[in-house]
Amino acid sequence: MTIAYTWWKDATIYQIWPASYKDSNGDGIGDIKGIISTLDYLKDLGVDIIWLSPMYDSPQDDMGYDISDYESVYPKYGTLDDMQTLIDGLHSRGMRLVLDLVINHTSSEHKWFKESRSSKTNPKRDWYIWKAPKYDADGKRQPPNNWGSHFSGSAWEYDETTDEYYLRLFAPTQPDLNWENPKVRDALYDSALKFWFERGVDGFRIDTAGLYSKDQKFQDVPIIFPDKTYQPSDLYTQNGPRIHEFHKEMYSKVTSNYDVMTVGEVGHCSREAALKYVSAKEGEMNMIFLFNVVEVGSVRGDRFKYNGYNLIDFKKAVEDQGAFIEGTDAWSTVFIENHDQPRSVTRFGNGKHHNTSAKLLSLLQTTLTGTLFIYQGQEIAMTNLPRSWSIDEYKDINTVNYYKYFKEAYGKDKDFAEKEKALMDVIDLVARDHARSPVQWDSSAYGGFSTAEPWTRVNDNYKEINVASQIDDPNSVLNFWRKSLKVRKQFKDLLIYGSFKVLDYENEKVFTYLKYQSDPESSSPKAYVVLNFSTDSVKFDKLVDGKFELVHSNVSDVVEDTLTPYEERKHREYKQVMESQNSSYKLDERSARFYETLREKELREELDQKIEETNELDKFRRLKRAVNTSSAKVEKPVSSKVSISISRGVVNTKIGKLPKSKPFSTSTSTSTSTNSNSQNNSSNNSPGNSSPENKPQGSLSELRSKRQDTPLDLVSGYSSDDGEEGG
Ligand code: TEU
Ligand code: CA
Repeated sequence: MTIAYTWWKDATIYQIWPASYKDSNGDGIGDIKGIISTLDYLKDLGVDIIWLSPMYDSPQDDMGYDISDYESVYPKYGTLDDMQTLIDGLHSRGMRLVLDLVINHTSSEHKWFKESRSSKTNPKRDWYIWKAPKYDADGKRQPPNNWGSHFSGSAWEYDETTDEYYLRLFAPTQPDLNWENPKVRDALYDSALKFWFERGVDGFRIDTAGLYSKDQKFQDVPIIFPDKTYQPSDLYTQNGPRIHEFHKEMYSKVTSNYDVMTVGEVGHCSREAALKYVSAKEGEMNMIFLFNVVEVGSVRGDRFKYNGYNLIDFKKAVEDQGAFIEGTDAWSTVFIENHDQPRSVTRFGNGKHHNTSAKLLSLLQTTLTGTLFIYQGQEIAMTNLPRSWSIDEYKDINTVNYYKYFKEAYGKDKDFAEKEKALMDVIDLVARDHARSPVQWDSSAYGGFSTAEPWTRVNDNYKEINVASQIDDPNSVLNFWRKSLKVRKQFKDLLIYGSFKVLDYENEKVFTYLKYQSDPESSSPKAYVVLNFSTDSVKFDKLVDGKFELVHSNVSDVVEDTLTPYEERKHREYKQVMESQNSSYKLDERSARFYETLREKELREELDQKIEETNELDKFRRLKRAVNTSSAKVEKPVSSKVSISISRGVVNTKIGKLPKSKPFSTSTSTSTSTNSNSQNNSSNNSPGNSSPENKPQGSLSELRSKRQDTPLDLVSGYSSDDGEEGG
């Protein structure tokens, strides 16, 4: 197989949040000159591209995602000239710059909106989305529908000037643009895109790339959260009816004319929906961000409704996030942090094993397929803010509003203190603020970020965790990242471009996978990655035959040519080895079975979605026929339940006999999940200040039985071909 290398596929992209990165002039706010002063540091780390979060002029209600002028720079960050210096400074180092493209909405301070709100007859009135109020039985004015804002409350804002509401899916000062109007689209192309391409910018990270096309009926959405007045609007706002038409237009009219990259923030998608955005032949975007991994454990639509997760959920999320590129012409992204997420070492690592678990996550990230994105401070394992900080230290509108609405709803309850503590535990784990504290450059005051008190408080642990203390230490997390990024490039056919297969799906402590080119059973080179996510020493169960060469590990004394069982290595809880050489591999039986049921489940989900979306029987029949065609390949496993074979056809050949019943070992005791949940077992005296959650998150046996049952149910659904809804 020949791989078509592409600069943006190969790239390691480093995200900079300008307010908190580096302050050059002592006003407590990061700036562009500060960024410029660190370009050699970034180059040396192995960064190819910088993604700069919004640096445009803005009132900063949502940290710059509320843009008042696409063509100028927020004065506290610098000037257009500074931006040019940054672009040139990057290009002269062989690096590139990607900006944030925020075109679902503008700030209410943008001149377009000021005109639009001025009167109902203003020519720009329909550049935004205006609707008349509704009145309830008591004659009280109400928003046009029940859509909720992503930042709590209604998604509609009343404007007295014309006695109408405008739509704003985020903050009150972030009115949504009306993409139905071609004049709006053309104005955006000129002002937000071409303006910067002409200055040498190399692409965009596209904010809320699935939200532009709203269902024009503006109906109420179904109630998902009965405890709330306003509901997630995704059904009528996300991946809407004209979204692909819009992306295709933007691509053909603008981005395809430049040698640039695009990565769209989409969030959640079925495989089919993802491909519409990123299949190369569709001509829309190069890649998208999906949230499977970063939102594992949270209820979709409300990150603060957090239920926890276990390693099996995590593996599934990692796989799903990249799986749509298997056998397609699409491309994916790898990331575990950004400005909307907490710090990964706190969320997925373990405070007691701060360095080792940060290295483990580095190894995970640098061995997954797709373009790799890392976030400022991730390379030194910056952590979440301390649990002891009160809500007053949190500045993000998402957190602040959530807390405000929560207090309004429950503030008078007798047990409010308890409820509040529970909420603060979750805020401490998943709020966006954790990513936004100043970068810790050294152990001097304010972590060397600024000489003045920063706009937001520096994490208490800056003396222990900072760049200066790590840069010359060969065992530091920072230098581990540098090496990992080098290894990623060295073995890029496998690590960046290769296929991915989990080998130990049901293992609750260890995450083992194979990276390979084309057929995993062929003799082409492979990489074998083993990550112990638990705090226990575990027996190393070699799931791959053949001889491997150890390439990289976070354990200094791993014996080079053998993988000794982990049980013999006490006190070395986090171990990973990554190997590459010719070999054959085996899936353990559970993984094999899991892969089968996974594909069944995917087909089932596609089917369900279609039924929901269209309610048209003929479409349903067509899909069913397609499913039944693949059932032609169906084999009868020993359990005698029908399973659909995997399209790549690699699994069934090697698994041997499946167990008669219960494909996964079952345990009736819920306590088995306690230890597996190492992420939630940390103590507070660690620099990581990890998750306060200590409870096992959902019974594992419950989880198992769910996973066993689903495919069996759906098999009966598929088996008849009479056009009846199969459930
Ligand atoms: O985020 C879009 C988005 O839907 C979220 O990830 C959002 O932060 C989350 O749902 C809140 O719980 C993008 C930007 O990444 C984010 O920083 C902006 O606030 C948002 O768009 C509005 O522009
Ligand atoms: Ca500054």
